[in-house]
Amino acid sequence: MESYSYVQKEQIRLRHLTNTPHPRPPLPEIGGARGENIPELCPATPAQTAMLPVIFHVDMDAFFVSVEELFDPTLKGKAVVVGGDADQRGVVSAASYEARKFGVHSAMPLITAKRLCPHAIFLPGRRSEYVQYSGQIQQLLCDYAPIVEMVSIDEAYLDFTGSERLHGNLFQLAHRLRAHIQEKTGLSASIGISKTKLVSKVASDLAKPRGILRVLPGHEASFLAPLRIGKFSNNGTTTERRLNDLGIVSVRDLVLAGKEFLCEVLGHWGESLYRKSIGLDTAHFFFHEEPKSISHEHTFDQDTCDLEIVHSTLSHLVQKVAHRLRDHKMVAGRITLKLRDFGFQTITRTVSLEEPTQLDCDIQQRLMALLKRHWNGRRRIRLIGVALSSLGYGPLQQDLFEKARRDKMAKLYQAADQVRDKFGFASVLSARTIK
Ligand code: TTP
Ligand code: MG
Ligand code: MG
Repeated sequence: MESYSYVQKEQIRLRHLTNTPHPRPPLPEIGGARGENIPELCPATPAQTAMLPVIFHVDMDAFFVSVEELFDPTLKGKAVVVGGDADQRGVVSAASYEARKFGVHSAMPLITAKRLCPHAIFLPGRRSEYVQYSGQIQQLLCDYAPIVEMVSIDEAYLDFTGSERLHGNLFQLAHRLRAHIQEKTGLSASIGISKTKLVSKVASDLAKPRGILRVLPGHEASFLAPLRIGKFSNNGTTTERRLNDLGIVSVRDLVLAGKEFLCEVLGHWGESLYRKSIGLDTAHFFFHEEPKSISHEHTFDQDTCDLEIVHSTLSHLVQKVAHRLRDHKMVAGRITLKLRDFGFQTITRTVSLEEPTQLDCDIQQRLMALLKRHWNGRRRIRLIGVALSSLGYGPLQQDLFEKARRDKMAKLYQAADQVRDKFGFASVLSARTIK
C-alpha cells in the first residue's frame, strides 16, 4: 500500500482501537478550484452499529512463500521467489516480503526478478500443497462465519452481520480466528473488518503482515481518501492513466472531482467509482454454493461401440465439466469415468491427480486412459459420464507452475469459456467433438 507510511498505519490502528475519528489531512486543489470536504458519513451510534453489516476480509500473508517455509524453515526471512528458475521464461507467482523490498512482485518476469534481486532463492512451487492448505483454511473459516465467500486461493470474505452477540468483540473474534488459522496450518493471515467488502479488503492489505485492522462504520471515506486510485481501477490501467492525466491521483481527488465530472469522463463506470470512493461499495455476497463435485453424462440414442462417437462424446462432456469448473475458479483433484452398457451394468472408475487441474487437456487425457483400461471397445455403451471431485481453489492464472504451453492452453480455454458465456455452449467445440 503505497500511500501510507508506517507511522500513519500505526496511527490508524490506534485511532480505530480508541474509536477516535480520522483527522482530515489538508485538501489539495483540483483544477484550480478549492476542494470541498470529503463527504464523511456520520459515524454510527452503538445501537446503529449493531444493525450494520460486519464483513471480514481474510488474506494469507505471502501465501505460497509461507507454505514453502513450512517445508523448509531455513527460507524464513530470506528473499524467496516462487514461480520457476530465474533463467526460465515466465513470471513470478509469489515473492517473500524480503524479496518485495527489492521491487519483486507477482506477475513480474522471472528474469526481471533475478535482475532486481540476484540473491533471491527461486523455487518452482508445489501446486497441490497450496490447494490443500487453501482447502483447510476454507474449512476452518466455515466453522466461524455463517457466510464465507472464497475469492481466491488465499482469501475470503466472511459475513458476521448480526452475529456480534454470539462472537463478542470483533477484534477479539479476529484475533481468535487468526490464531486458529496459525495453530492449524502454521500460516499467518491478515484481517480487515468494516461494513463493506471493498473497505475490508483494503484494510487487510494495509494491515499486512500479521495485522488486523478495523474501519469503524462512518469512517470509510476518510480511510480510503489517501489511497491511490489504482486500488479501485487496478494499477496501470487506461482508466488510471486517464484520471492521472486529469490530476486525479488519490481517492480523495476522485471524491473532490465529483460524480458528474467522473460520469462525463468515464461514463457509467464514473458513478460506481464515485460510490466506491466514498465508501459506498455495494458489492454483495455471492450466495453460490461451492460445488463438491461437477458432473455431466450422456445417454446415447442407440447403444454404441463406435470409437469415434464414444470419443467425441467424452470430449464434449470434458469441455462441459471443465467450463463449469473454471466458472467456479476451482481445480479438481479427482476425475471419474462412468460407463453403463447395453445390459444396464454400470461401472465408475476414478483417478486421483498428483496436481489438481482445471484444463480440458489434462482431464481428457486421464479419461481416455480410464476408458482404454476399462472398456474393451466391443461392449455396446448406453451411457457415458464424467465427474470431477476433490474440488479446491487453484492458484491464479498468472502463476508459473503451468509451463508456457499450459499457459497458452489455459488462455485458450478461458477465451472459449467467454465466447460460450455469450453465445451458448455449442458456439465453441473442440475439433474432436465436431463430427
Ligand atoms: P496474494 O494474496 O495476492 O499474495 P500473497 O499471499 O503472496 O502476499 P500478500 O501477503 O500480499 O497477500 O496471492 C496469493 C497467492 O496467489 C500468492 O502467494 C501466489 C498466487 N498468485 C499467483 O500465482 N499469481 C499472481 O499474479 C498473484 C497476485 C498471486
Ligand atoms: Mg495473500
Ligand atoms: Mg490474496
